[in-house]
Amino acid sequence: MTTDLIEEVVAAPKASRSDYGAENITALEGLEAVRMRPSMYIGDVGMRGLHHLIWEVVDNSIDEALAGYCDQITVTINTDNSITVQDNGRGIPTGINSKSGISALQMAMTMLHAGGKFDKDTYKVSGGLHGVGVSCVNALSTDLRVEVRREGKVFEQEYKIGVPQYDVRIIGESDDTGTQTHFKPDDSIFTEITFKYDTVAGRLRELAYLNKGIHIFLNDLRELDEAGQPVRHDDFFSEGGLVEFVKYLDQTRESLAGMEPMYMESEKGVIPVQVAMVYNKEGSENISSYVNNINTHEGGTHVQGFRSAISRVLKKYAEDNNLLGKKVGKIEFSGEDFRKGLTGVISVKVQEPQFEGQTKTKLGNQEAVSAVSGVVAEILKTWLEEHPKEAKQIVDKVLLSAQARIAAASIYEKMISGRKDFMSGMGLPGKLADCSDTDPEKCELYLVEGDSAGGTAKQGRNRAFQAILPLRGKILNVEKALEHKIYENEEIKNIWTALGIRLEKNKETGETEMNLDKLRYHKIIIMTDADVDGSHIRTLILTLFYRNMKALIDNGYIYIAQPPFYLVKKGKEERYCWTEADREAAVKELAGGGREENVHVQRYKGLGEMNAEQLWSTTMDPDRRTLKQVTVESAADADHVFSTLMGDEVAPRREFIEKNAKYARVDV
Ligand code: 0RA
Repeated sequence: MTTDLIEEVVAAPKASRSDYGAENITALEGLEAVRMRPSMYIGDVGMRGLHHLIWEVVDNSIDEALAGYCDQITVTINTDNSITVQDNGRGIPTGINSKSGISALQMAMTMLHAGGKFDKDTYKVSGGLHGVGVSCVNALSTDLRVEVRREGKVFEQEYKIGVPQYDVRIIGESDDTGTQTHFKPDDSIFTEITFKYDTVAGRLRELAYLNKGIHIFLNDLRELDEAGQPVRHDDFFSEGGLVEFVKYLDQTRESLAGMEPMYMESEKGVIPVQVAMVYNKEGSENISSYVNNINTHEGGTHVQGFRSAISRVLKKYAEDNNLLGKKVGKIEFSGEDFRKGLTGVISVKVQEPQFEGQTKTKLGNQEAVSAVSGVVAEILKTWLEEHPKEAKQIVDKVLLSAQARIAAASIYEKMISGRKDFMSGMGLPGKLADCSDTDPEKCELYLVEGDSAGGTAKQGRNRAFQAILPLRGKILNVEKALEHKIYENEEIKNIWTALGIRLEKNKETGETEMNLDKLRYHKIIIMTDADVDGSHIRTLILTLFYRNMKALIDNGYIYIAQPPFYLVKKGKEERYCWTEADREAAVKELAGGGREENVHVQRYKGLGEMNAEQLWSTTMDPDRRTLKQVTVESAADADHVFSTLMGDEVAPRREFIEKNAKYARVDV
């Protein structure tokens, strides 16, 4: 919501009719532009764009909360997949704008505003990634109704595809204040019109942590229990803000030396900064960063400032306190050594953010570097002085990480130079049953759990383009392992060599990068049993790809095979079933109105229960199988998913495939 137009609202002098007409035409043209090219305004017209509509409306309420006038926001997903967003703010002004003769409310709802304009005094900094405003939501909704409570009255206006159906009118009285927006996305624009509860909940949870003190309620009315209450609902509220966010992100990891997250904040200066961080006992770096409540997945200058402060302060502390031992003169630290096992959230507010990078989620404003590094350096220094026991453990961990990195580097060197003592002569792994075709676009590699299922897959496959690599036992958990262990692990080495991935050192940054030029397969299909072990192994393999070969996921090369859960049989008639509903239908069908007891239902738990022909026809034949493509929608989400799974609890792991991972279903 921009305030520039609101400021011009005066009591209610009627403007000339001609002005009124002119403003209306401008509004209509703007909304028409949005409907002509919706993707330009909201990103796309699929799932993301659809959910973007909610973010746009909620952001306006968040702005009102940040201004200090609102502490409750309720989002409702209605039975018809329409959305209601209600807040207890001051209510959008409804007076008549002197210039246009139109009510401020109607202007806000119908006039397109270029970019997210800014009130420089208050940090009105949300407005969504595209900052397009609620008028876009209006243009892309078949029906929208806004209800405002302020000045003792209840106002309303309705629109269809952005066009007002009547002037703002008073429909009652109320002592409350607030704004309620109800909209139904236009199904002639969006390819998807079903909102995903988990997507909405994830974003609202994040907003609650980033903006402490706001109650954000979510109700999904599409499914009710016997008492008529929503099956799915949430109440997101954080008193502790980023400190609680970091604890939430790290809930399955054990913190180092039992430390509590550090918190640093500076509301002074041009760029308000908030940072919370904690070290855990594991090996990965998990930094989430936000600019104006928007997740900057690609990082940028604020993350750069954070990292440089961490390295500088920790190194100085270690040196000043003689914690590095005698050898240390020889160890050359790398920035990443200081961030192993570090989980942190950085949130900055920038008045005119410059977004760069492939997905426009990388902050470019240079002033953010020193703003963040200044705050982090100051507080971290003090914290280390005050927590010598924890500080010692952090330094020890840094040392260990540096040593593991140096050991790993010498393994890389051998891989790159192709020395014979590494990876059985650099040939393909002995366990790989390769395909005869060599065009990577046509070739598929099945990663199969267990030697026995691997054998069945070898018999069942089409050897022209399908290769099989059986994986034995448990893959190393890369989340917990030290870096050099990853490259020494037999199963992992087999995967690397079979895929034909090479590692290269980037001359500029010194970081190790993957080269996919020699990638041998463009479909890498994980095929595991439909039981808990299978799901664990699948998760480990996915974690390996996510942490160490993310480019494969980004390129859409990773898939998950879908073996059937049941075989329903009567005499010679057979039906494979993937869901309970399928199974029930198949039993009915084969019983043919007769007794269902005569129908035999076999539950497949392991791939080994199928013979080669069955495995081919249900799971491997491109004409009949279903594959799920793995797409990591959001690195932060994915990281949380993986870390949850990598905890010691079995139950959350099992839920992984069904619930948390972001897959697009594709039939290939
Ligand atoms: C500008 C001025 C005022 C309220 C708002 C914007 C406002 C906008 C939205 C959008 C959703 N919820 C909102 N709540 C408030 C108030 C000006 C005043 O009362 O002095």
